[in-house]
Amino acid sequence: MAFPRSLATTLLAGLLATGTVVALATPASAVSRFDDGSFEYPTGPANSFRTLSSGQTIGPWRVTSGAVDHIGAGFWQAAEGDQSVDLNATRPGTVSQTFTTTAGKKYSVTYALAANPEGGPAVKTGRVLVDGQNFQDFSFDSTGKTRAAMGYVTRQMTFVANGPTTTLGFTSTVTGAYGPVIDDVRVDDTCCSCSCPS
Ligand SMILES: [Ca+2]
Repeated sequence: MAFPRSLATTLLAGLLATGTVVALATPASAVSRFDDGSFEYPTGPANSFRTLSSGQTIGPWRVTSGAVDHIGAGFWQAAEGDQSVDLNATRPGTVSQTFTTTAGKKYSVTYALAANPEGGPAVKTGRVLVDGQNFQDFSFDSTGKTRAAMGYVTRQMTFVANGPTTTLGFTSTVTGAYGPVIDDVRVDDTCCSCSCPS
């Protein structure tokens, strides 16, 4: 069907106006798209780290249980950029980020995994959480690894969003001060708009 030019223009103007109203109605505090999966913000202390406890934030991430260490540039090798996160401070912790999603859509999550090589146990374990549910167990053996050669591996999983926001979390399941190390988290919302292997 071809609309008269004037009607099409009116409809377009109406749609644009509606979009403008929606945009203005969005509160400034609304959650945004997934961001900084590389833990590069804020810049932490070089050749050192900051310990963050439950309730504290690392850029768009929040520590949601226990405590973690935000590793600054030069302390050990990062998988991407300069900084990373040890999911154990002196005890296991969890970092989470809540971001906008489309309900029913499938998302791919990839992340770089290693572990603090400075102490045992050798095998550090943890889980990826989606809205608090366990979606993937992970483990990393730091035997033979060093701060200069962390031995990062890439892990991948998918989830289907339940609603307009999703909370992605990484949690340690090992006790002590030497935990799994996470960096370069990526959330891809374009991979699976049609059929996609689970
Ligand atoms: Ca990084």
